[in-house]
Amino acid sequence: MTLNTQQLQHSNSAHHMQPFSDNKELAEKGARIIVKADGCYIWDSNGNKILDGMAGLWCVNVGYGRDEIADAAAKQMRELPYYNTFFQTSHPPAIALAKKLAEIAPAHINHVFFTCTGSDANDTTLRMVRHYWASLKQPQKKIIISRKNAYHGSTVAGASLGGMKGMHEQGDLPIPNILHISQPYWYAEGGDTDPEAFGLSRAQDLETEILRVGADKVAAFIGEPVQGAGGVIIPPASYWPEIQRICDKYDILLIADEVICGFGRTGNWFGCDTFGIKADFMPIAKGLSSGYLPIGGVLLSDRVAKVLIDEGGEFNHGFTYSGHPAACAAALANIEIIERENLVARVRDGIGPYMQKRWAELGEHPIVGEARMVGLMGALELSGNKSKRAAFKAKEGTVGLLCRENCFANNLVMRHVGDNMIISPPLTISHAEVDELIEKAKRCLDLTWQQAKDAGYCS
Ligand code: PXG
Repeated sequence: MTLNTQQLQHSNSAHHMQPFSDNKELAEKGARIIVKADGCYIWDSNGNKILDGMAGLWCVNVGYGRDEIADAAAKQMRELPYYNTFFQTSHPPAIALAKKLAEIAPAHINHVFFTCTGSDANDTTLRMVRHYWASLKQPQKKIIISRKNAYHGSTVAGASLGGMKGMHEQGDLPIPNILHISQPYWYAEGGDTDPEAFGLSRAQDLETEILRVGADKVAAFIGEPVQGAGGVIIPPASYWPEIQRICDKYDILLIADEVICGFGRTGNWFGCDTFGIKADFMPIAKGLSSGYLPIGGVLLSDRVAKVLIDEGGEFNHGFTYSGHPAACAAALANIEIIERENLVARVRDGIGPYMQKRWAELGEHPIVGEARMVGLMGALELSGNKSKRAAFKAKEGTVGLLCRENCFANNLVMRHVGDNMIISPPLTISHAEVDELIEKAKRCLDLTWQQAKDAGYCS
């Protein structure tokens, strides 16, 4: 029996607790039920065809409806649906995927530890970082420095590494020995400073913090090459080279969280390639399998791998599904598609520049204070007075939410982070679909501007 929308919504709220949701409010409103997907589109249970500007949750890099990935996973499930990679065993899909990742990762990275998600990739990284320094007889080096408004996942370590206030407030986080410095968010925090000078100064906050707590106690710095969930915050060009210089100077490991930036999103295989970062650890997930099956991992530099392998002894860590055979087979098929269709180069040289040009047009809209994009991830800062980069005369997020609702009503998925609208479409998006996305976004910005003016939110 097929349930109708109302029945599905009712059953959903009766039994299903959803992530990052006010489940009481959601029950009253009824969840939107997504029933199928193809290419860059999703369909809801009322038959609406919606352009998915977020590639799911920043993950469906090759687009929906790829039989090749489904077939690879199904074939693997028939042959060997599960076996673990503990206790001195391994299997062909994990071996092949590890080799492939070493091939596409930067030259100094040749090892991977498999996980199930991006959050547990960051938990794994935290444990490895501390184990690395303990193996080198420096166990006091345990502090990890992160940034405010960073997102590194939802597990205890992931949320602690992240800098989301709302997450720290629930569950007594962060755990000890994780510190947060300010972010390189020029639009919101740069004031009248020149962006490059601002980027440099925010990077130098790392040095100040290291000197404050003592370099002998600092194990690592963690950052997303481009902050995703925080609002597609693209750091000024001065930022990452200075972070790198400081990490090198004080012998601090550099963790580049590639969960969103990896697998072509920024126009190179990894965000580290785009920003010239030489990382010791790269947590990955999402685009690794384009979300077709859950899989994550931690890519390790040769320097780190050598110590962990030669000096670390047994590492008491791992997941039942580390290197799950079907998930590895799906990830391999996904990477094959990215390679065969040249999706990385397409983002760098083709569709990326086209979408960036069209996105910049939205920056001309009276409600948009800034339009920015790198590769195929972008943001629109909505503003109550664009010449002043001013906020609205309303609680932060009020206008962003209005805009998101307008988008949904116009069959476009564009997310909001406060009053900042963000986008991250599949890397396969066509020129015509980019045009459609821009036209829909324009219409929704018009509607939102009118509503904001009528409500007296603009100045
Ligand atoms: N690191 C980064 C940089 C992420 O963006 C994670 C780690 C955690 O991955 P998992 O697979 O455990 O979710 C993420 C996830 C949002 C949103 O609202 C973003 C993420 C997850 C959920 C919501 O933008 N990113």
